[in-house]
Amino acid sequence: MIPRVLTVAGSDSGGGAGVQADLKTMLALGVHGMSVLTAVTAQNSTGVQGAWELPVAAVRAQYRSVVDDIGVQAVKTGMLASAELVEAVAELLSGSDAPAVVDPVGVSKHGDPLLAASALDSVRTKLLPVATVATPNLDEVAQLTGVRVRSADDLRRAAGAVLEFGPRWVLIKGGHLTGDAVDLLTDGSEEHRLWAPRHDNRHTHGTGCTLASAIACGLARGRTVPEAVTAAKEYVTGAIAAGFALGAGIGPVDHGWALRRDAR
Ligand code: PXL
Repeated sequence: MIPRVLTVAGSDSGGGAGVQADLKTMLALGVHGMSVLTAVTAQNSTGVQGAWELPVAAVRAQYRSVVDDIGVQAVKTGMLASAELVEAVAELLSGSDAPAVVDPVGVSKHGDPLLAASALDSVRTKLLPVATVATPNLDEVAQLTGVRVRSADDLRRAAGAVLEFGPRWVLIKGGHLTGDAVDLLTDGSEEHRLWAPRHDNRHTHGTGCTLASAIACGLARGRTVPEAVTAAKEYVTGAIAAGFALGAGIGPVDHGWALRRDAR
């Protein structure tokens, strides 16, 4: 049976990030994608023009509908907006055996807030403990732990600080450092450094959502965390290389790049 993967995240009306990025990634990677919408954003290549979160009851109901009938082999979480939603989602995940990839989304590419400051503590104490893999970028690491990463040498300290909140693995995304894109994946005993060349392309909207979803796709297929993360990094690097201009601002990564490669 086809692996089934669920995203619990916000809608990006521009189609580059959020639930739209997640579902496109899942299609490209050959799994059945499903969604629990947590919030709706009015958004385009220039920024976020508005955001509205859904009631907790609507999030719970979507999750139960999907999980109790169709079943899931992996879950990815993205924008959760508020402390109430973070706590409700953490509780739902704690009742499931499916691996969970938690992308602790704080702000959009343009710096617009996607998580209330009052929700940070719920992310630390409720959501991270139920994560199989957490995938913070450097701004999210600083927000959650206070550790400021200035060079690749600081990644290990950042990872240790996130692991203290209880995820099984953490992937610290060093993409915002200068030079090549180096990430650190660790569970506190094994350490993997993932390297990719930096592509000279400003059209990177949706990178984080796409990576986290691709990891969930690998886990749903029964891959180990290091295998799933390595394959996901390769997919997102190709998507960044093929990112394209849309609108007046930052365009999306190209979720379909691997489909076209495979169709040749
Ligand atoms: O990449 C973080 C993110 C998550 N979820 C939604 C977003 C964004 C970034 O723009 O719009 C809905």
